[in-house]
Amino acid sequence: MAREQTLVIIKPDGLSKSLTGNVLSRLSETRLEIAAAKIVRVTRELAEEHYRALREKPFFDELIRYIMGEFHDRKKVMTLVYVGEDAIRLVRTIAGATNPEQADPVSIRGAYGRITTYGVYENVIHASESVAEAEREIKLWFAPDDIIFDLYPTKNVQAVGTQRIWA
Ligand code: DAT
Ligand code: MG
Repeated sequence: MAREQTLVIIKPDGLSKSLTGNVLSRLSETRLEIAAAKIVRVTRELAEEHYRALREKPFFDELIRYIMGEFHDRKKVMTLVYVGEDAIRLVRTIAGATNPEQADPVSIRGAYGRITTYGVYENVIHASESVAEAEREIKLWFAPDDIIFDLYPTKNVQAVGTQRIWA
């Protein structure tokens, strides 16, 4: 077993149903360490990049609208990086199967997910599937300085243009 990192997203249905605490409690059973966390308003660009492997699927457009929060009153997600031995498998196991109706009822998706009448699996959380996908996703959602460990190589670039700071 190797030390790994994995990306978790608590999706808009999870936030809308006030499940954040429950989900984090379930994930703490893994004994993995949280290395980064933030609340994000998801743009279409970010959503489409995150799910780019699924762009040919018939449910792609609904999936993008779902992760952007267009079906919920909470147009945001919570994104976290978990680090530790066997992190990818441990989180996927507690998350449960993709289809919430087929997921173990004790898993997060089995307990809290649903299939909506518009056909999307509202399955509460995202969890990276592989080491390569975890790297791609963590780099997409987080900047190096958002994460307490140096998970991947970095480089320094000279900042250009203007930057917004506290007034
Ligand atoms: P997972 O999230 O378990 O890695 P995935 O990567 O195949 O599953 O799909 C990403 C998301 O897309 C999934 O969490 C819910 C949605 N989805 C997948 N298959 C679907 C289907 N057949 N119908 C509706 N939504 C689906
Ligand atoms: Mg996936």
